[in-house]
Order: sequence, then structure tokens, then C-alpha cells
Amino acid sequence: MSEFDLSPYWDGFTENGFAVVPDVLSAGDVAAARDTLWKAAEESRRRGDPTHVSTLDPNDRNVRVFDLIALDPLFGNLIQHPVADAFASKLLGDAYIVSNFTANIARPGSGAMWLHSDQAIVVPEPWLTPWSLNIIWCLSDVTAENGATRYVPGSHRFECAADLPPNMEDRLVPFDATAGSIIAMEGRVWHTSGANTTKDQDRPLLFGYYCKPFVRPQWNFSEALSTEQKASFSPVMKKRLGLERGANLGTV
Ligand SMILES: O=C(O)CCC(=O)C(=O)O
Repeated sequence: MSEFDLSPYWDGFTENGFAVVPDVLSAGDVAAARDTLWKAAEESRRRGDPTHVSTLDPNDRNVRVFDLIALDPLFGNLIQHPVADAFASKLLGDAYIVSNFTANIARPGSGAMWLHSDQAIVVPEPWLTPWSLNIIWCLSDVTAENGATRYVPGSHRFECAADLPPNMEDRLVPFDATAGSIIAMEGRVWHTSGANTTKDQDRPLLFGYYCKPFVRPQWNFSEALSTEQKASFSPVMKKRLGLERGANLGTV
């Protein structure tokens, strides 16, 4: 488990379902990650993975990048970052796994996607305890105007679909974070992307998604990563990425 001290954040995280940790990345790291992300988007399209997904976003002003870990080692490092590891280990236990790592760049003119919780899209109800976690890497300031992710306060306590109030959209509140922050959001928080109403500000966010080891991961890293990429990870990370033959032996 990572040495990162969660104590200033943990009570707020459990109470609210999320915590913002500022300055996890320096300005230089943010610039490098943003640059790498744009190159990854281009490479992704070249490989035949469209960056506009009409079932997710209302128009092509959202740029989606999947398969981040296969696209650049920078993302392979971020997914095992000590701050992410600290939240994941504490919330999900040391045997947590990586489910997915993707990006959503909300460009000016982009619109909101549909409201969901990340746990609800991988596990059927009831959602009694947190089985998943999103670590959102803010590669720009995140504001209501530039399409900040918006969440329903208290929604991590909804245990089943019948608990969802009819006016969920009216309750949405935007996250507010500076470039270089992470937003750790437990899997049961209901949320959506915002609309980017600025003229000229991109809102690039990365979403590192982690689960309990018994939850089927969204991404198949055995298929996605090359032999060299797989070999570059430590034994612990190989386990977390599901690269070992005994993927789900002795984890529960
Ligand atoms: O981009 C965002 O703000 C949210 C994206 C999201 O929740 C998703 O893609 O599942």
C-alpha cells in the first residue's frame, strides 16, 4: 500500500462520496500529460478506435480515448500512482484490480452525457457498499463553465434504482478542481459530464477505474497490451491488470 497520507481527505471522502486532492501533478506534468493525451487520441483514431461515441455523447465535441495504457507508458504510470493506490487500497482492499483507464476531453460546445453511477454500470443492484472507485485526473482546471463532471450530492447512499429521486438532474452540482488535482469518486456516486460553454477552453480528464477483485473489469488488458508492455509491469500490477493466468484465484 502507498505511503500517501489519506487522513486529511478520508472523512470527507466517506461522508460525501468523493474528495479532491490538489497538486498531485505539477504544472509541467499536467502539460506533458495533456500533450500525450492529444497524441494518444490521434493514434487511437489511426488504430480504428473512433474518439466520438454517439451512444455516450451528444456531439463530436467530446473526444474519448480508450485503451490509454496501451497508447503510452505515461498512462501506465498514472494508473499505479501512489495517490490513486492509497485511495483504491483503502476503499477496495489491497487486492483491488484495474477495471479501465479512459479519457474524455470536453471541448467547447460539448454537451452532457447520461446520468449514471460507475458501480451501477458494472454491478446489478443493490449497491450496498462501495465496490469501485474512479480517480479523475484533472489535466485542466475543472469549472462549471468548461464542463466539469457534475454529481448528485448524497447519491452514494442510494442502494437501488427505486431510491433514485425523479428530479436527479435538478440536484446536479459541478465539481470544482484545479489542474493537477485528482478527484477520487467512489463508484456509487451518480454523475454526468457537464456542457462546455466556454469559447476556447478544453477540459481534458482521465478516468482511472478500479474495482473489487471479484467484479469483472471493463477492459481486457491481456488482449489490449503488447507482450513488451505486459512485461514492463511489476508482479503486483500484472495481478491488478489481470495478466496472470490465475486471474481470480485467492482474491476474495
Ligand atoms: O467526462 C465526464 O465528466 C464524466 C464522464 C463519465 O462519467 C463517463 O464517461 O462515464
